[in-house]
Amino acid sequence: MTESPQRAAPSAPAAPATGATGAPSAIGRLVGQRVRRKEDPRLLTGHGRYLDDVVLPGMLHAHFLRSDVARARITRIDTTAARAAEGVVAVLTAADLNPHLVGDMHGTLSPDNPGPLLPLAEHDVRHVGDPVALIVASNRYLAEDAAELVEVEYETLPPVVDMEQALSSDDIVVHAELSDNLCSRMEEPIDDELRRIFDTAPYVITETVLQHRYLPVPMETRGVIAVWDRHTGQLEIRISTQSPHDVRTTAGRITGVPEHQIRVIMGDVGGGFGQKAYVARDEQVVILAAHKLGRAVKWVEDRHENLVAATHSRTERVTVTLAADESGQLLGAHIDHLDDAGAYPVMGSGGAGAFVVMMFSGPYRLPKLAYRTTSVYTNTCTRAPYRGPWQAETLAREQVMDVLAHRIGIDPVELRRRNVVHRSELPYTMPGGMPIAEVSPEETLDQAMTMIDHPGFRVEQARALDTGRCLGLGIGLYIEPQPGMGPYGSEPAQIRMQPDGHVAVYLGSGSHGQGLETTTAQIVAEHLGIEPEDVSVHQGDTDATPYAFGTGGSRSGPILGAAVRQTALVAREKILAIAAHLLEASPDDLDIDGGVIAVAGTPAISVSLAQVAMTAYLNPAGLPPGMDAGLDFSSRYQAPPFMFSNACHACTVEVDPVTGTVTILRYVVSEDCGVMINPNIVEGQIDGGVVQGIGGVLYEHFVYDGDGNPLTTTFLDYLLPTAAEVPEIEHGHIETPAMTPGGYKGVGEGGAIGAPAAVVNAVADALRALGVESLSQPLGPARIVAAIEAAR
Ligand code: MCN
Repeated sequence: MTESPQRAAPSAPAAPATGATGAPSAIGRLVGQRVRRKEDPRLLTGHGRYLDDVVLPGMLHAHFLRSDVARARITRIDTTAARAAEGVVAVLTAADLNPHLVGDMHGTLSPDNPGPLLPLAEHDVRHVGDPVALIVASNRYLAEDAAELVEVEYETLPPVVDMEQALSSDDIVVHAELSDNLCSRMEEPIDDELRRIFDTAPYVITETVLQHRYLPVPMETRGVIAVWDRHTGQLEIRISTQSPHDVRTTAGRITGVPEHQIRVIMGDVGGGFGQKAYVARDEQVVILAAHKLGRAVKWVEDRHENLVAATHSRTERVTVTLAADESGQLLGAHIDHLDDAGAYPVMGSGGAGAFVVMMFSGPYRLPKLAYRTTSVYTNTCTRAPYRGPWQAETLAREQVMDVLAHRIGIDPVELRRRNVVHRSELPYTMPGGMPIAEVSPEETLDQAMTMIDHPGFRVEQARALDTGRCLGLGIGLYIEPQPGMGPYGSEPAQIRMQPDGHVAVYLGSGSHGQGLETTTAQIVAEHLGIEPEDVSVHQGDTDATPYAFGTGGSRSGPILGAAVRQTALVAREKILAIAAHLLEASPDDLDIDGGVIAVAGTPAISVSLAQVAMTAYLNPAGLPPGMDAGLDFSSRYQAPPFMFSNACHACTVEVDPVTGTVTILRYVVSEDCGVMINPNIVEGQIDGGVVQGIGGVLYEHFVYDGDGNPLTTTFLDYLLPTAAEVPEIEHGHIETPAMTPGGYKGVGEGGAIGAPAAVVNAVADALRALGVESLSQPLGPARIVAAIEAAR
């Protein structure tokens, strides 16, 4: 990763930087600086504590027996032999476990399910991987061996695997209790005005953009240990999650144990990417099993299970009709969106079209939009969130923008410049009615084009073509909303200064890889005049931390960061008031630095933080009159309904027309996430997302055959990009602070949002000279060679 020369260097504390709006940014001694991640020494030296590292006394091990057919009726299950096998403690089928369920298994954010979700498949299996039985044994090997002894007879039925087929199929219905496969639908039909636009506009194009199925693939697979102590009435759950408090709520709902008797602990988490943002069905099964058995039960998913049966994402088709005037100004659009919800969509993902519609116009002026979105059930794995739900609309819009530019005969960059919303037009109301503000799409486009040397590249591209080399440039320009509504709307932080002047912070959310330990410590240390090492950050233990819904939607920077900052400022105020009292000075004349509070300009008149803390806890008589003892602070920040970050991704590629191999030459990201708490973390987040986006376009593809059998069940078939395939990612930054405490905006998902569009457009640009008109993902070598041959 390199830092572009365009990046404004973090400013010195004496001269605060200004954001692109001119508003003062919060860059300071620590916030905005490239502070090293506090968690890395532990993680990089192999001393992280992940779920599988936890071993409890007497712990049993669970293994799922899963359906190996896509659609069938279960006609018989015989567990006799398995129950008698060595080391087996229980073999639980639907008949054993499902009656133990006392509440709804659907997650807090799951409005889109077809009726009760059951722990284990009862009569029907609906995809390969559907859990049929749970074998609990003294160790994992014995549980797996015993699973082979469970006899299951299926009456197999024809599955519906393809989403287009699911839409039209009346006879094959995934959920028999429903009359069809429709999961959700939203429609805003074309009105007279838009009809007139489509009838009269000089340019009207219709393009279909396909997005194939690919997956989050966290390095640490899912896993849970649940322990039910019927004597104390305590349920303890350790889990690899993004949302420990939501795990507690769900566990309470399904077991009937009141939440105050449930403790959820998350340790280090090796990535989630959305897959751990809710409590999955199999995790709930393990919790129920432990509750039923009264024993500690551990389940750690293996890689095959993770690929086949965890969650899948992104199987979508977007058909866009776009109208523009002679100069390329957009006039109106219609979107027809179809997505595959799988058999049991979770967390609202059976309505992915809503996201596409909401943000379709993204960074461009678009006066009119009509749409139809449809989500269908299929006999495939659960559809669930994956980093960057805004990826699909970005991909569709940016691909169609390129096609329109070529139809008009102008450079795609020029078309974007003509349509991008200028800062002077903000707040700009999108066609769906949502106003966007505090964004800088034009600036990021300009910065990215400067960094990648757009004019120079066009010259090089033309020269290369003369020698038979195909180079291309692609852009992904987007705006990403961070929702601050519903359960995602508020975030708490608790700060306790200990009597020795060190600080402990308690967060309800938890980091699953994105570095909150460091950024939280930076914010607190900045405002309390100490160093990040003086701050410990506690997260993921529901007994110790305040309730928070969890990490998702790139909300921790903006919302948790704001909560931490506002709490730290309250703490600072009290600390200064005590110090002022002790020093007989005015709080306004004091500053804190290096753990010492001193009168500005007179360092000899000072008191240490430890002295202040000791006074606060142990000598209340030394406090200002009327002040409460103690230095513990708690507050909850309520976010505005939406905050917006934005970015422009640009990449250049070379495509070998003989082998179909794509080489990424340069990859540039100009991003605006408001005030950066830690530019290293921001860039690391972007890089991780970009790699996932590159993987999704060029390598990763989860494939089913026509009978619903998964074909890509190991990393030999499901290809992930490695360091060898990924170029250096160059960063530029624009800072437009959000109107929130600190001005931070989200960045965790952006890399995965912009990258697919940039890479697809770059490959398409490289192949246009060969007459390739349309390209659809995944862009493996065979697909590219076929497209070139078809064009010839
Ligand atoms: N940050 C910052 N300055 C800002 C904004 C954010 O320094 N202006 C920092 C934050 O403090 C945090 C990180 O950047 O350390 C990401 O912040 P944010 O964008 O707020 O995202 P969240 O912390 O809410 O993380 C969730 C987001 C999502 S939704 C997914 S999915 C995701 C991700 O970020 N999954 C990840 N990043 C991941 N990173 C890793 N390593 N593993 C995952 O599973």
